[in-house]
Amino acid sequence: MASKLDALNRWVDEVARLTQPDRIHWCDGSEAEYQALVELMLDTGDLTELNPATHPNCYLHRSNPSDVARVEHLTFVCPANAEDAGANNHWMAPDEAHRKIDALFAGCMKGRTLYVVPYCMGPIDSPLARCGVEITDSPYVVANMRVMTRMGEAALARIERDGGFVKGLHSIGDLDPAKRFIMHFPEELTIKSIGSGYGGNALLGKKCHALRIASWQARQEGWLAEHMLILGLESPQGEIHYVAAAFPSACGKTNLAMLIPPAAYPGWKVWTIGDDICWMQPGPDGRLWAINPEAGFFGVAPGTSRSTNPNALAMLDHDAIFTNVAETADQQPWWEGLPEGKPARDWQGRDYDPANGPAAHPNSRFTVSARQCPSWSPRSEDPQGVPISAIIFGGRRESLVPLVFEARDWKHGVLVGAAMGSETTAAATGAVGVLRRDSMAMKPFCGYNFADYFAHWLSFDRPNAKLPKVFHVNWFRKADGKFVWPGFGDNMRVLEWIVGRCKDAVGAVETPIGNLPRREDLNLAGLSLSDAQLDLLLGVDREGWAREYAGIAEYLDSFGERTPAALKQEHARVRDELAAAPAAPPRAAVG
Ligand code: SAT
Ligand code: MN
Repeated sequence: MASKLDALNRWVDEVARLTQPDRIHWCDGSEAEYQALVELMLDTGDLTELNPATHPNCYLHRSNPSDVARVEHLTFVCPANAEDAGANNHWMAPDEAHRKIDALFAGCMKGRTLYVVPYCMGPIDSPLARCGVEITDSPYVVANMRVMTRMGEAALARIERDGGFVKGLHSIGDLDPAKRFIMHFPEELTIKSIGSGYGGNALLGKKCHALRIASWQARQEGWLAEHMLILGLESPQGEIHYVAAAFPSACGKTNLAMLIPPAAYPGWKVWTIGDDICWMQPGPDGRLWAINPEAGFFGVAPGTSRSTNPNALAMLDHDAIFTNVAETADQQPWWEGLPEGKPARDWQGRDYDPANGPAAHPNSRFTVSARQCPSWSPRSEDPQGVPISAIIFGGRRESLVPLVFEARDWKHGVLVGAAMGSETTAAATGAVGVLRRDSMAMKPFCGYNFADYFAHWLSFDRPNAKLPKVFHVNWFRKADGKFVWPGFGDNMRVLEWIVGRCKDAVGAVETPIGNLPRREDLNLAGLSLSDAQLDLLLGVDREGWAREYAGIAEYLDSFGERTPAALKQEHARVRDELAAAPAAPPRAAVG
């Protein structure tokens, strides 16, 4: 088979000449094809079958122990002009990058099958969706792409109609970390990745296309490609508000997207549209309309349990791929935080021994179709997307940052997003728990200069725009080494306040960092939080924030002359307000 699109056929020929595969397989995305891939991987040992009685059609993949997370130091964004990549990216000149990585691709598919994987990010008929083709020599990648994207015939038909597509070339190479690169050529709408078979390094539709390349396209075309979950919050009256929320990798986006309201919220429901990526565009009504470009979840397993995320657990007992989790004696998947069962073999397949560290790798993952989620929203398939009422930014902050605050307007909201910081997690290789600035949770994923990105965000504030309100949350505040806020389902209380603010139906108090709920503005029924804990969660430490804003100034300056003056002015406004002694007790904000 080949396609009706010459440009695609020519590219496949060109890649085959370079990589020298034994066979070429054009993926149609069918169930039969998926089953054949699974059989093949069971034969080669790439997959093992999990307990078919408890987990039908579930498989375990163990990756190479040196290949367990995204590798940011080997990820490059390569526009012709280094300034366009910005201080937030590693840059290499495009011709040098092509030369370097093509040398590694030469002959790398000898003895292997080259899979051509057409995929669509977003509902097939959505004007907001975009397509790509990934060429890969990894059947594991093909199987994951089938779950994570609309992959196969329908995508190919759209590509032939559109005439254009993002090119992604991937090979696991020999998995040598010294010969591993993930390179992006935004001006050519091209991705080249070699040497890793893991997650965002290898499933090119996800971080490489839907964030790095898409963010570049979005800037040119006037939309936003963001690292955000999308959920719908339905009230007992049946009113649904859609919210998009940006958190760094492994900070609980999946749990929040699938939240089940606590007992204090009869009649409320959370609908899941997406857990990782959000593409949004101003509609004719001035609001931002959003789609989830993905069709599945590639979620962090450890910590997922019936108490933290019952919806996730319910979708994981059939038709799922697990990567680097542990196994019980009767071949059920297991990870830290799961109270049922105990590990017999660890993520490397060794007999479990606590001396070897956790049984499941801290970045172990599940891959599952979004439709298996009990809270999956049928609006996920709406070609127009859903209208966004609120944007939430958040990170892991043990100290200083309160439970929630509201930005006073869009410009302030962009500053709040740009200033985001978070303590690092196991989702990327490197030290865990170190505070780093991670603007809009896009530090590893923005395909261009952050200074230009901030300007792009600011540009949405134009006449007739009906922009979402912007908020910042922090579920991770600690005292005496323990989390103060219960989190998970109880985050519903914060979501309710947020939606209340969007409807002008609930109060707040104005402070220099933004508007915070007073105790009486939050539903705290059924929680046992002391006065001291509430002060911690809902208070503003002016001196601490003054220091934080000094750090933010340095950070904004690190992007040089392109940093928008409007953002610096906004920073100066908040800084000056923080420095001014509070003349009177903080004012209650109207409505
Ligand atoms: O490995 S992925 O990049 O897909 C997961 C993540 O970092 O969010
Ligand atoms: Mn992510």
